[in-house]
Amino acid sequence: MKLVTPETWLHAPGEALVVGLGRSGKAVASLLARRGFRVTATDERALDPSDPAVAPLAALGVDLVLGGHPEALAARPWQFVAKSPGIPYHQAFIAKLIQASHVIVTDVEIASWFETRPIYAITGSNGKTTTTTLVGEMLKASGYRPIVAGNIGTPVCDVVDQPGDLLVLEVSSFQLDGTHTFHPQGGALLNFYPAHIDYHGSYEAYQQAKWKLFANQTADDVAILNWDQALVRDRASQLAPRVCGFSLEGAPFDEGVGVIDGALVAVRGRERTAILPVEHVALPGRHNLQNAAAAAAVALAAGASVEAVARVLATFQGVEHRLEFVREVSGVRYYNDSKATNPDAARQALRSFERGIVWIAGGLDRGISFDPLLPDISGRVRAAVLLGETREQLRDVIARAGVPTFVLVSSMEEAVHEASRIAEPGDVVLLSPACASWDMFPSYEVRGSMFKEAVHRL
Ligand code: UMA
Repeated sequence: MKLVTPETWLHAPGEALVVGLGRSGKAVASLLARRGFRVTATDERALDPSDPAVAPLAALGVDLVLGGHPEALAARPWQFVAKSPGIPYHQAFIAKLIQASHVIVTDVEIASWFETRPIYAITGSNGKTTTTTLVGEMLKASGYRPIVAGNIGTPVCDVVDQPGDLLVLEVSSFQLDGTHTFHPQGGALLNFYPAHIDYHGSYEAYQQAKWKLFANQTADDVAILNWDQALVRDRASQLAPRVCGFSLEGAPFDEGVGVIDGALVAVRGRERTAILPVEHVALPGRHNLQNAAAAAAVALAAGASVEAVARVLATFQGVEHRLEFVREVSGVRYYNDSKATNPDAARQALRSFERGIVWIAGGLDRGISFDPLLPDISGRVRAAVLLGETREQLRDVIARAGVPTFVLVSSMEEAVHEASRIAEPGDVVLLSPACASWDMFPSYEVRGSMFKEAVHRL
């Protein structure tokens, strides 16, 4: 359903329903209640209203419906429904709300109703968090006060009242799917790889959700696009905003950041300004060079200086759980890449090292094939330590890739212990699971932290 005039609701706040009280849902309910909406919030968890997780909402006058989503709620005349990004549209209660013709929005849409500051939003299948963090650092180093939020962890509705000059948001396909009037001044699309198909229904629908980033942009705005992926580049001419590119293969665009003669270079018409030599970029791996180019393009478009961009790229060591260097023990370097929750993300990590990888992998079984990783495993991976639901499938792939050594384990402690036993000086122990964490851990963050703790105990 098309949402036309949220302004009228802001002048006459009515009744809103919030579905899901995770991090984003709580922030939405709180913001709406503080802005005068009469909010009902429902979560399937049977929490007590006095539970510290929801008590502050009750104190704001939010009507809490916990332990399920009663069908009768779908029949009430809500002004709009705010759905938590992680709840799919085919979930039974959401399907009922759609049937009842309710307008369904996500937190990014709602925050944008109240925001007057410029918004730079970054999406893509991989690299969102690193790129978003880099953009924030580059703008800070240029003297701005950016607010970094969104899918990265700080709910966007929590920062609406926070002081700052502009918003740098990581946005997911789940969030974008629930946008209607969201209008960022800058939007960056990093790449497409099959992900979240179970949620969106198809790879095409997933891409469609991400393209919504540019839907309300005009010629006064900017779209920053991956020029090395035809799927992204080919659509540039159909977009209303000014287009900037980023590329590791030259700079075949009028504006953007590309790699020319071994250096990252900012391009604007005929003007070319060297940012820094590629080998001075502190983050390891080709995929990180792409993130660096993307971040530089976004930050420069938002007003950062070339000097600040260069300084950040030369010093920024990485984001927690994304190819994060943990420690060197007896000549072996340990890296935590727990955020690699799909095979493509793991591929990026594997490609960051030429050889001598002791690979810790495996996790939740989503029925995805690991065969595409075969060429990246051969020659690079020396041994594998496998855990989780997918460990048998991965053992098969490892054997077919010609890796002679593998061990099946059942805990992270054991995995690190076995990896340290196998690894030789000069090797890299890499946790890059290629799978979500939920078979053994509450989140990829917990999985990564347990890995790091085990490494520190060595
Ligand atoms: N719930 C119901 N009914 C249901 C299903 C769930 O009430 O049928 C409730 C759950 O009990 C829970 C809440 O809904 O209380 C969960 O909501 P959620 O899954 O949307 O999670 P949040 O805690 O709100 O976190 C979300 C993002 N999570 C997802 O999109 C899955 C976080 O991104 C984000 O950091 C946070 O908002 C703040 O903006 C995480 C993520 O995994 C990192 N994102 C995906 C990704 O990066 O691949 C998209």
